[in-house]
Amino acid sequence: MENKNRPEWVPENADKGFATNIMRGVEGGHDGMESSQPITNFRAGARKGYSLDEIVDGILKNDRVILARAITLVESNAPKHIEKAQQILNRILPYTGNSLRIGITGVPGAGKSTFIEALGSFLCNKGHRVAVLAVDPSSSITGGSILGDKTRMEKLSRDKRAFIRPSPSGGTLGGVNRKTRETMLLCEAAGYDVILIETIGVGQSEVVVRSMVDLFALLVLTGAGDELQGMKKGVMELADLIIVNKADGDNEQKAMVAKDEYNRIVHYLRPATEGWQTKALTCSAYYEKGIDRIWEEMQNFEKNTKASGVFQKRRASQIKDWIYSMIKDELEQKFFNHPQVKKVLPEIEKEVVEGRQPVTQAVQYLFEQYEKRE
Ligand SMILES: Nc1nc2c(ncn2[C@@H]2O[C@H](COP(=O)(O)OP(=O)(O)O)[C@@H](O)[C@H]2O)c(=O)[nH]1
Ligand SMILES: [Mg+2]
Repeated sequence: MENKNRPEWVPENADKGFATNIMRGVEGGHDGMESSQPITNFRAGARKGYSLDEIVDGILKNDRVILARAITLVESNAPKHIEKAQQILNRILPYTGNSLRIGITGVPGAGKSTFIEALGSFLCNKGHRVAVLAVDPSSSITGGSILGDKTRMEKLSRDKRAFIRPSPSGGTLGGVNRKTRETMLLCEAAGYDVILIETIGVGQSEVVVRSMVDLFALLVLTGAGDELQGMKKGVMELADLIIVNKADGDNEQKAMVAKDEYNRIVHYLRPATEGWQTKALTCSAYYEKGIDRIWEEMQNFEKNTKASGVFQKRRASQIKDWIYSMIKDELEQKFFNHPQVKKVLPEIEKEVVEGRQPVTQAVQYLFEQYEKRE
């Protein structure tokens, strides 16, 4: 049943062929969403169909039900929904971009969800509107998100000024990437001015999140002595802020020491953002201590990078990179889903592995198959 030659991370039903269905433009005012085709991601129960205008207006008025529904369309892999979602995005694009996009990473248990709850509530109380999203590539395996869990964000999830969306499940990292970025745009159009994106600091997900946010924060813990060396230098080089969490009780002193140590070593690392010296701070997400200081630093970051133009430059290059990474993802999907490629790949692989054919020749042959008409 499985095609063994497909890389592990490309699921069989991965986002297929959406490019053929997008960008046909907005066709009139009515979108026919009430058609008989079921919208698979929706929970059971009767659903009213909304016109494109109603959805766009609803988003701009921050109607949370409509916003959630638009996100569901964005998260769907069905070509029909993708087309619909693109029509919505097309219309709301002028209202996007006006937020501070913040990524938060760290090992499981570091306190990311608790921190987001604390920072999110703090910001809501200051009059901000906060959207919380999650990137969790493992959710395609577990079938559900382990991030952005509302149980850790009980207070925030009850706050009308906050909007929490667990990570989309299923699909490739490329698919999750698209869905999260597009969800972020919808939230911005709905008036959320701070976007918090939680992700686990393993694998590639933190690189993906770094590529879609303005500011990237790494949550760490004290304790393990080898943490500093063992700490993937790569992740630290993505971070604009390093937050030593759980600085409370017996741990407070150790957290201060760790913070100083981090502040010492960040000088030896490549800075994540041009013109910004990565800083380490402590906090207790649980007891909501140090959150104000962290927000102050986040605002400093925004001010500095906007003044220097680095902020705008990064946004521009991020969106450009998005185009190319999407093209690559799409080509890859198309290649591995091509019937002729699928047919010959197992044999070709075998020949190469057994030394009966050189790699370059084999790949050239596969591309000849791919370029044949389906
Ligand atoms: N003492 C203390 N515990 C915390 C703090 N932040 C989080 N925790 C606890 O650490 C555990 C993991 O937190 P969680 O937010 O789910 O971590 P995540 O996996 O990084 O999202 C939970 O039991 C939290 O209550 C903190 O600042 N101090
Ligand atoms: Mg969490």
